[in-house]
Amino acid sequence: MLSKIQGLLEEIKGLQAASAQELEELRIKYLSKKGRVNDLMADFRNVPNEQKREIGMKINELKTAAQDKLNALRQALAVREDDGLDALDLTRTPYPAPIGTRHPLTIVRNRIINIFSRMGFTLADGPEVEDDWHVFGAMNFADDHPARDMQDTFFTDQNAGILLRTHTSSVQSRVMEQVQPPIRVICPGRVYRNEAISARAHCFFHQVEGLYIDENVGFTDLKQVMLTFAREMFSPETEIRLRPSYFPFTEPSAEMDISCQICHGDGCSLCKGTGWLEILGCGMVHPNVLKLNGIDPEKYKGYAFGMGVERIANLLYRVRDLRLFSENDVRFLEQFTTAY
Ligand code: 2NL
Repeated sequence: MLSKIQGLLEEIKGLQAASAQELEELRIKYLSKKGRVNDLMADFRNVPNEQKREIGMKINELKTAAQDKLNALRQALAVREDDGLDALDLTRTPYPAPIGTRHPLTIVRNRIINIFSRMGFTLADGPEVEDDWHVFGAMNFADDHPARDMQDTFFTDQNAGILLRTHTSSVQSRVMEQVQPPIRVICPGRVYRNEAISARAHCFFHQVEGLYIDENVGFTDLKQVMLTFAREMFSPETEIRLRPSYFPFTEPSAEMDISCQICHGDGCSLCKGTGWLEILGCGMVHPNVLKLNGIDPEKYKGYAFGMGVERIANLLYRVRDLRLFSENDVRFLEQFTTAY
């Protein structure tokens, strides 16, 4: 009798139920009036009196264990149904798939590259640590130009004239050293200036410069390419305005404005009432620059332009603080989900 009870106890401990129906079948099999536990009561009558106490207690323990086990199985089933775990598909792709986003400066730079490559420009790049010839000398900067000063430029070795480039023109100088016109390149890249960091200034930023050299290149070519760029980058209705300016490497030089994207010229807070927003500098390549880089200024002419990627990103996205571009705060970065 004792071994029969023990065997039944082991059996009950190992029970499993995959559904409410299976659970009910187990209850009937073990705990109903005609179930296995009650069957023991028939045998109990034949147990000698001196063993009745011990065996009676064992039967009660068995009954409690069976009830506990069925309760536990019932609870497990309820949890599974609540969580819908029966329907869990571990092969499904989590949605939305947690992919990263492109950096806003990457988005803007890629759009600039795309626009100019459709107008026949190819890409060039070069070192960020440069020599002063490619950054200043070849760009017609006077020996005493303030940009050559420690105050404005980071030097890694001032005696040897090794510095962090302050514009990407050095790349274009290296292109001119290596190939004769026609030349049509754009040079995107990071540049460095020795400035106190604030919301409006940083010690590094990003530029895209362009250079076009060929026979018979004129200011009208520059103007039309700049207009096309502005309309592709901002909107088809955008107007441009060129204001006379000065750079050592171009003559004549100009600063280019686009019509304000908010008020379309009426005057608002974005354009400070002028109706215009400054976006880039440009001009005809100075004959000295052609000569210094081994190109005959009698035969060839060229235009060039340079723009700050942060400046354009600010106009497109209204970023209030330049530092956001280099802090890599995910709460800022994940707001840019545009293609490119
Ligand atoms: C600006 C102005 C400019 C250039 C960059 C250039 C390059 C060569 C020859 C002549 Cl190789 N010019 N680059 C020309 C005019 C303006 O940048 O404000 N950039 C943010």
